[in-house]
Amino acid sequence: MPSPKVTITAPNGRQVAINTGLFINNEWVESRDGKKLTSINPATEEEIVSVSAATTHDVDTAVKAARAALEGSWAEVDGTQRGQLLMKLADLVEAEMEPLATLVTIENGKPYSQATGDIEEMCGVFRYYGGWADKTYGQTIETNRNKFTYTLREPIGVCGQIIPWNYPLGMAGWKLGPCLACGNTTILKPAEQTPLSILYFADLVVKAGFPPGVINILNGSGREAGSAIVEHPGIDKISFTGSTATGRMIMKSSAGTLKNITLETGGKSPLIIFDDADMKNAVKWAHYGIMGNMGQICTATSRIFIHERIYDEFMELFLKYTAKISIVGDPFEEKTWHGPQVSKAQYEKILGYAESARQEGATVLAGGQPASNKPNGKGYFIDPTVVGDVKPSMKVYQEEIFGPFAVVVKFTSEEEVVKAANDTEYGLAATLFTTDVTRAVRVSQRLRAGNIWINSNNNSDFRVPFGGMKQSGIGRELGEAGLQAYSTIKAVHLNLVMANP
Ligand code: TXE
Repeated sequence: MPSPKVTITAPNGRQVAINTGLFINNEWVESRDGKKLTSINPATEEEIVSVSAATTHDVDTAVKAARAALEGSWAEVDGTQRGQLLMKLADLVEAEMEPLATLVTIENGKPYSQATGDIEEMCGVFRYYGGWADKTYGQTIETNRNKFTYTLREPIGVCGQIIPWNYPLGMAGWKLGPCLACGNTTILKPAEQTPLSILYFADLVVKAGFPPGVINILNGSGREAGSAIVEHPGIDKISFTGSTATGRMIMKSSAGTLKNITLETGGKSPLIIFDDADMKNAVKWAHYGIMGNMGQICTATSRIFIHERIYDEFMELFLKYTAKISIVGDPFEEKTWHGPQVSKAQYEKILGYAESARQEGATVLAGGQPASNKPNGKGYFIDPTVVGDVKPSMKVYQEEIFGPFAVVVKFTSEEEVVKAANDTEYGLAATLFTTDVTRAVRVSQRLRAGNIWINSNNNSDFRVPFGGMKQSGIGRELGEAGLQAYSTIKAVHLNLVMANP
């Protein structure tokens, strides 16, 4: 059954029409079981709209469409044409910046001025991988004169791509760009909290000219739609970004069909400030690394280690800077820097950590409570939080909080801080501030993390590989390395000497 279109009116008065269905085979359909999920505006706690939520039957239909495209029309589209399609899609997305950013802000709560960054990221990734689409190929390998041996780089097949809510379109871009460049087809499942902007995006897929079945977008719950994707025998690869707990589950349930997997999971990333660091620079980036996007960044630098000689000076500047920059308010207002957390569950989880810090004997130096100036007295707003007197045994030191919640720790020696920074099950990112280049290189060699920043923080770039060590993930996204996650190598041995027994 075709699904209805609805018009959403944003708090800034902007009206945006989206189709509320499942996007399968370039068409809009209702979920076969009639399931829905409701999107909530985290700034107002009000329902925005209900959209179709996929279950097993819908996943099955989408897999059939994706398989037919993979073996049919999409196989006829060569690398240059795939690149052109990605470039066209980037142009269309860029032209629709305003409605897309509006939807991201309503569903996710991030300030409108930052939501546009999400869309720029998507366009950047599409253009970057559009450029790669006709530049990924195999090798000829010399063996002996009796045979000609070469490799082909082929698509892995039908991909299941499961994304989180912190960058609804940026994450979709990270997944779709390399996947399509390499000639795969996909079923993309957005997070329950952010089902809207991606529906607007889906219409642009048709406009760009992608053949039916190449990109299928299915909203739905992790438990139903997510599991159905992970377990489906017709899906060859899973790419997931989300919590480590769900990542583990995905690894287990995709084992039954031995799927190729890429996982990007949680983090508890350290940020180290040595006593020779440029102080103002360290303050600026330390704030951005944990308060940016309301702390909902997988590489958020949530543990800040400060050398004892500069501890007092840093803390005074850091707390002042945080109070000045992190302006809490209506995400559609220009001066707002700090919006609500994405959902009630996240809001309560973060406040729970503030309570646990107090109970375990840490000192809450800022925030740790619902925002005192919530616009209209509603919404999942939390004051930027800084906690001191933290011990490694405390929950707030060990666990991913995923909110505007920094724990600060004093250190005395390089040896001690490297050990402390690595004392976590995670290994996604690590940052250090120093003006001693020898120390910068030495310490970054010893930090067990997939991404290291020196004298800046969290300014990832789609041209550079991104991913985690330890329990922060498997495989890499972005950069040239991101192509490897979406292609497989076929070795061909061509015998040149016919047997003459
Ligand atoms: O994550 P989930 P949630 C961390 C962060 C946050 C916590 C919980 O600490 O507080 O995770 O957030 C889908 N099979 N991160 O509950 O469950 C789900 O529908 C298949 C870090 O939102 O990991 C969504 O699309 N899929 C992170 C996606 O997985 C399943 C970003 C992420 O949800 C599934 C987000 C299942 N069984 C949260 N269960 C980061 N690394 O950036 C859920 N999903």
